[in-house]
Amino acid sequence: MNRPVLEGLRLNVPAYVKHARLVTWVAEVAALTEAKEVYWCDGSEAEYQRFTEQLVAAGTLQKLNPALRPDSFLARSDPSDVARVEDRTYICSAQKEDAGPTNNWMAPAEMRSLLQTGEQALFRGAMRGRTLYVVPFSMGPLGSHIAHIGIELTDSPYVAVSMRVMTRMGRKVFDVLGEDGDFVPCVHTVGAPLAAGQADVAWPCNTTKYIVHYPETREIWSYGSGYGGNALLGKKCFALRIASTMGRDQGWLAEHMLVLGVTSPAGRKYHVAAAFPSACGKTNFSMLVPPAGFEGWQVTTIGDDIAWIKPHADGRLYAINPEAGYFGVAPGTNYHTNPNCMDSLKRNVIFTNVALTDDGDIWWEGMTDTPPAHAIDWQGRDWTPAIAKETGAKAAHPNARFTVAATHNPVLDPEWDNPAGVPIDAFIFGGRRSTTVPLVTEARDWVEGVYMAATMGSETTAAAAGQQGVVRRDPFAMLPFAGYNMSDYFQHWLDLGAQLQASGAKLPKIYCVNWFRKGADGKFVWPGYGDNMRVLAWILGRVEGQADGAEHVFGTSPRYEDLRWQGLDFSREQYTSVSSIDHAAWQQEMKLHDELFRTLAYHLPAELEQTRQRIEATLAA
Ligand code: SAT
Ligand code: MN
Repeated sequence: MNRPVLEGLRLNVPAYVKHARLVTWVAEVAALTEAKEVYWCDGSEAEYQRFTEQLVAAGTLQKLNPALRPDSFLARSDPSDVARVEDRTYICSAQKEDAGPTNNWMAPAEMRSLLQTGEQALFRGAMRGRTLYVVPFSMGPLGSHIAHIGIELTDSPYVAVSMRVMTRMGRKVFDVLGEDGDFVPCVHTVGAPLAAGQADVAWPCNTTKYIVHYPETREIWSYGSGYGGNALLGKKCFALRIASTMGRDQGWLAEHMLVLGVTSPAGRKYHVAAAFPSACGKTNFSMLVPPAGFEGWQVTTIGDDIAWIKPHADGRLYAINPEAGYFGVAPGTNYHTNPNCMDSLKRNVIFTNVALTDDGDIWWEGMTDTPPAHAIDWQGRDWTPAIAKETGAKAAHPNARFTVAATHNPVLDPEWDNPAGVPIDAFIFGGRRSTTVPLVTEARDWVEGVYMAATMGSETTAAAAGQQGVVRRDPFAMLPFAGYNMSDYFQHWLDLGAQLQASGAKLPKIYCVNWFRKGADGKFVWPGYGDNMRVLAWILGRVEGQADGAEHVFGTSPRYEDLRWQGLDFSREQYTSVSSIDHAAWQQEMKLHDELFRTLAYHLPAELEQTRQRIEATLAA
């Protein structure tokens, strides 16, 4: 194979890389970005050690006290680079209608000119003075028929080490790729070229940011951010935005869902996939510890954020977790809310934007009842409870994260790495709503379930830059992640359901939940966390045809006596306040559904508008 040498830059292609098209692409990107050198990641432990040492020397990572938090690091990002930037995220499909009204769009040629081909193109010279890391990764078990391969070219070693935790990363990927295998090309730069002799900063990034997807050519180009979903391109960019378009074309689903296993005391195993917006407790739910009264039940984790779901020859839907690690929200995580997560974080973790304690460990709001007397906050400043009280300063950023391998999870499902996936028994959709939406509702059929998911609303969180706590419609928890027109995406769900039903398959039941209703005192009424098992048990009872409920205007919900209350003191009145359906509030809610459907009118499936009209008529009656 021809091994190109650019002027003064050797590509250093390892002998085991046999893929000419890939090598040519690396050469092109190296030339465009004027990277100082090219390094091909092999994914080995030794390489990880080298990278983390290098990141410590550069000041990007700080090693935590090995006696308290072995093999773990703290990163502090630039204060301007702390979350996904939805307003800088683009779907550059050939036709604007294919991106739809919920995505930012720019014509591909125009975007390419801005990023790659124009005289002032942002990627030109963007990696000057930096190493270009070639990061080969598989989303899903290597070689699984459900898995897909990506190659990320990045000038951030923090991204390279994070990708090793979050994906199956390393040279084995090239064996799967062979000489001509398909891969999704992902190009990432922090957008901070270094002039000769210029000193680097701990967290290089750029105030200009572009997170760009070309669905037709299945490419990702990300500029200016080093953080999370903006930079770890296997996650939201590939596994959701690009994969959702692949799924539309190939008849499968890429969803913003955790996947969990539940084993009953009788030994029957179920699998549930659940969609919630970012920072609404997906990781907690996926690692749930059954409460008192549920002895003999066990919950195990297949995935905590993303599911790829494909129809199987037996007519059922099978899910895999395309990821291999968790990039979870730290604040609020503790031994009450998620003990299994806390146990996952004992060693070998990269923490980003949490606080540093005086003994070299980490802390975040809600981690312990008593805060440390002193800490260094996520911006490197002194922090004390008194300062917090006076100024409201947070020790950890509200979107502070941990990055840890799935294999650290004590309740990891034995099937989590099964290339065939696990069969799904039920889908759950949940938003964060302090009012209106009841604790749990079962859809009467697939169409009604798709309607529920499509009209979901949620109060916004710190996972995305921008205002927090305002209700926005977040269909399927995919608003920032659907890589194509949202109405076409609804249609794809309807089509898949119809196709499975026509083949005689029993479709998974669909549920809508809300753990977040608040009382008059402004506090959450439902205890949540482990007690969500009570809802999960009712759902599985329904799947078995054994649990009762009462039908209402938009589905079936349990009455007080239909849930199991052993081990929890929760009154009928409290239950009413999390499950009541206020007709006036619902009439308001339906107006918002109507507004959403007007926005999505192009290609909106007729069944959904019919469902809306039916519910509205019932409410008015
Ligand atoms: O930064 S991420 O997009 O990976 C986290 C999230 O929003 O869920
Ligand atoms: Mn997520």
